[in-house]
Amino acid sequence: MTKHVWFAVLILVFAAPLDAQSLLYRPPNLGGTWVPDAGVVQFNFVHRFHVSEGPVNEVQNFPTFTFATGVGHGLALGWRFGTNSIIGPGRLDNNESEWFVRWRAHGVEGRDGFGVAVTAAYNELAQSGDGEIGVDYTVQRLTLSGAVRGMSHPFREPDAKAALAGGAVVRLTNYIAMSADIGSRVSPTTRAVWSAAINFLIPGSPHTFSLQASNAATSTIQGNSQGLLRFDGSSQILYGFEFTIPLHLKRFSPWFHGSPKPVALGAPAGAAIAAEVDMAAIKFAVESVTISAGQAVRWTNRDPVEHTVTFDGAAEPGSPVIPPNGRYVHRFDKRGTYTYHCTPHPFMKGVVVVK
Ligand SMILES: [Cu+2]
Repeated sequence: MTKHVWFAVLILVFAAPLDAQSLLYRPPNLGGTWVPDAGVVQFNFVHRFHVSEGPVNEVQNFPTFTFATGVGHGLALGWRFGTNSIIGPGRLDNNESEWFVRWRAHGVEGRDGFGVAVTAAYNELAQSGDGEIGVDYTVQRLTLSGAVRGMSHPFREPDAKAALAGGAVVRLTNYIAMSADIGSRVSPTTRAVWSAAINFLIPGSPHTFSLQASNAATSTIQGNSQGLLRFDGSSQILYGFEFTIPLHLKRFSPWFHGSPKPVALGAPAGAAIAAEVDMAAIKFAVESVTISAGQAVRWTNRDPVEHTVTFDGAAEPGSPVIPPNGRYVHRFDKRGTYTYHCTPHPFMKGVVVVK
């Protein structure tokens, strides 16, 4: 459960518009052609599960985490980690780890036209050098995707083999899409792997969320190339979700560089500053200040989060977003009582009385 708690924290902390890999442009079992921009870490979390039939309704979990970071020049470095892999001797009892380098050779995922990406990977569990050429074609609300894969030791077998996969995404609106894909190893073919999903862009955020059915256990090149079988040889369907979280590394710079640089906002120099108000611990440290007409108040943000000074009823123009270590100066020319608040934190309230 702790996993879900910190996951929820991540969602709250990073819910801001960022460029991101989108599940509205990629079917679940295809890697897609997307490469993060330099300085962006993409975190995808696939969680599929199977509930065994009674009398014991045991839940078996099939999570795959993906971390990928852009390094510029259309290159990404990534790592996937899945449990309950179908690779290896103790089937469904192995952790699978795949390292990969992806190069976006052409196009941009999510834009009309062709996108092509080449991925080279090493699957530690299979001890296999794997590769994929991914292609997608987007025209308005439709994206078609395909992949050709090669594996030097597929599922620990001695001989190299290939796999093919294809899929499609249809965007019903800007926020909702349906997707499906199918894939298989070739010569000889093995149990086909498939998925079907409904995908959502969470409004006002860079996050996409997908509800999926699939018979793929892990989201690696190998895991996406062969379907899961029950021990009696019948197909086993997993249900679950995928969630995408892009993280801009520059957001973390205060961890490494101490306080951010001071930023001065508001009235030009010259206004006599008659009162100072700190914004600290998500509060205006002084709730009420009194000044004379023609004088100014200076607010200083001492919190690690952004605040605003926003006047109720728009009695005065108010501040832009004040970043951490930012200062905002506003001069009051007319007498009156000016109540204000912070837009991101409406419970932060203060008053300026101008006599
Ligand atoms: Cu605030």
